[in-house]
Amino acid sequence: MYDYIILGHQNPDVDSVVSGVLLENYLTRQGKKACFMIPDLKIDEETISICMSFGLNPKKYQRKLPKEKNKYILVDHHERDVIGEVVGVIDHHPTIQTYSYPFYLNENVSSTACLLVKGNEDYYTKDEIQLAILATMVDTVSFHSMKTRDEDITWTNEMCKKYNFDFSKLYQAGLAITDISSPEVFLTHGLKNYNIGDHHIASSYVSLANIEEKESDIMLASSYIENYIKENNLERFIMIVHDMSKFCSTIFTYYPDRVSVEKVGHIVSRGREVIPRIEKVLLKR
Ligand SMILES: [Mn+2]
Repeated sequence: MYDYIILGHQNPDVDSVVSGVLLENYLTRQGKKACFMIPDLKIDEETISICMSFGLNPKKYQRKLPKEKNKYILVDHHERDVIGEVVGVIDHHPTIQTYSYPFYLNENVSSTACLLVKGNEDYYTKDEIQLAILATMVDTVSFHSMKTRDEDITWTNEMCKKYNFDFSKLYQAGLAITDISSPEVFLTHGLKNYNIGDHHIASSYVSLANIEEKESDIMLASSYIENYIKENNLERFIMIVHDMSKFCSTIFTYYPDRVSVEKVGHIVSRGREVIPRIEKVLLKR
């Protein structure tokens, strides 16, 4: 029925949604039957509102995955159990693990959407290029994350100039402060599960202003995370708090029996710094 089904990662963020939509549009224009699907029952409210404010409705893509075998392309992640075959990966979370997918592109780029569009602008519409810049802003916390590549900043500036995009609107969208009115958000925001060898870990992150005043909120979150560790039999859970007032981060690592806290003087990148460091330790390479 489809040539390709495209998937972003579980609990998709703006980059996953935008990359999926853009790849669907691109492949459709190439004459392929491609369909981006979001199988998650719930999409993060913040992701929805950021996308909606740039004319993209992620809910349009929510649906159950077909039960028949299909060919899948993963964007913004590179591991997934599917009914059928993963035939392609386009990602920006380089790893020391190796894969044998027919097509595998995983590079140190600021966002997957940027990896798709940069240098291929002729294949995309103006609105799609703007969405790719939005995804880049959100994924790099408006260029404050360590994963930001200088050349992607240059590209963003060039595109904003060429197409007259509202740079400050895009920049503000990238700085989005997480709504923590429900303490569960510390567990669910940006929640990702990782299988590193035989090790099962998970992580989430939130972006807050004036983090000194949020200590009691973070304490409240602990019980949600401790339960999640038990229910999913995890070795550890990493909760990253970005301080958007000082542009630094705190990494809380929850183990079944203790918590460790590490302060970092910049906005850390989960995919580029935190997870690769754990990979190295767990795989002892
Ligand atoms: Mn991404």
